[in-house]
Amino acid sequence: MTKTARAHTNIALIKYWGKADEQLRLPLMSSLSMTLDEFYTDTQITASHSGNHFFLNDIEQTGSSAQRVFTYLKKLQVQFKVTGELTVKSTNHVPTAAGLASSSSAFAALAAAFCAYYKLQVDRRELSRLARLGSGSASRSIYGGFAVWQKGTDDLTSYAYALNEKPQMDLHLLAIELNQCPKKLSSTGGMKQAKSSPFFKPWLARNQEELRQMIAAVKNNDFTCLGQLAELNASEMHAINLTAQPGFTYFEPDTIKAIKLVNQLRTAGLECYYTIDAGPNVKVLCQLRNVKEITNSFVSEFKNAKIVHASFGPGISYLD
Ligand code: 2P0
Repeated sequence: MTKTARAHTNIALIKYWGKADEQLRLPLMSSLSMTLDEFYTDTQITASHSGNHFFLNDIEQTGSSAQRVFTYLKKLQVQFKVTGELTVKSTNHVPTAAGLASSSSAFAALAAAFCAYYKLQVDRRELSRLARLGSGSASRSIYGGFAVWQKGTDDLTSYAYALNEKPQMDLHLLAIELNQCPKKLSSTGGMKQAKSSPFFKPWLARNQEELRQMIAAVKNNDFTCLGQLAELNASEMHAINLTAQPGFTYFEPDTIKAIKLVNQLRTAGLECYYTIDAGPNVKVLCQLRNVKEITNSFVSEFKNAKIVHASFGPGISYLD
C-alpha cells in the first residue's frame, strides 16, 4: 500500500520563537501564518522489508535529517500502537530560489501520510498536533489561508486551527533570496539563545495582544494593519536575537539593504512590508497591483537575487 500527502509551507506573520518544552515542541507563544501556494512537499509512505528508508528528492538520506524522520515515525508508531518498517519518499517543491524553510511542509506532509497509511481516524486538529511534534511550524501547514497555532498548555492543547481558509484579502508575498548559504545557527539553537535577551519576557508579554490585533486585521481584510503588525513582530524577533547574551543575528548586509528598500518603496507610495525568518532572506508582503513594480525594484537593487511571487495556498491534500 502507498499513501501520499501534500502540504504547503507557511510564513509566520506572528512568529513562533521560543519553546516551553523542547521534546514536545510546545511553544512559549501563539503564532499566526499564511500558507503559500508556490511551495509544497509531497510525501509518500510505503512498506519496507529492509529497515526504514528516507529519500529526499530521490536521494536516500543517511545523516541527521534521516534520523529526525525515523525518530519521529517511531514516536507516532508508539503513540498509535502500530508497527512496521517504512520507506518515506519526499519531494520538495520549494524552489531553491525561495529561501523558505521546508520543515513546515515536510512534517505536515509526513504526519498526514503516516495517518493515511495506517488508516488512523484523526481530525485536522489532531493532525496539527502530530505535525507539531515533528516541527513546530508544521502544525500550521495543515490548513490553507490563515492559520493560528494556539500555544496551549500541554501536548493535547497545543495545535493550530484554521482562521480563514479562503481569504479574500489582496495579499501577495515576494520571497527575495539574497543569500543561499546554509544558516549557521539552527532555529532550535536560535530560539534557545534568544531566551537570554532582557527583552524576551516583555516580547512574550505582548504576544496575546499582537495576536489579537493580527486576527482582527485578518477578519477586517485590512492589508495595511496586517503588514504593519507582521513587520513589527518580525523586527521584534530579530531585536531579541541581537540583544541575547551573547547576541547574534541572521541578518547579512543585504538583509539591511532590503529592509531599507522596503522603507523607500513605501515612502514612494508602493505599500509593502517585510517579514524575515531565521535566515538572511527577506519576504515582502504587498498587493497584486504593486507586485511588478516592487519586483523590478528588487531586481535592479540586487542583481543576483532570485524572486518568487506567491499567494495563499491550500491545506493538506492526499494524492492517492
Ligand atoms: C515560525 N520559525 O513561526 C518561526 C519564525 C522561524 C522564524 O518556526 O524547532 O523549524 O522544528 O519546532 O518550526 C522555524 O522553526 O522549529 C520557525 P522546530 P521550526 O515559522
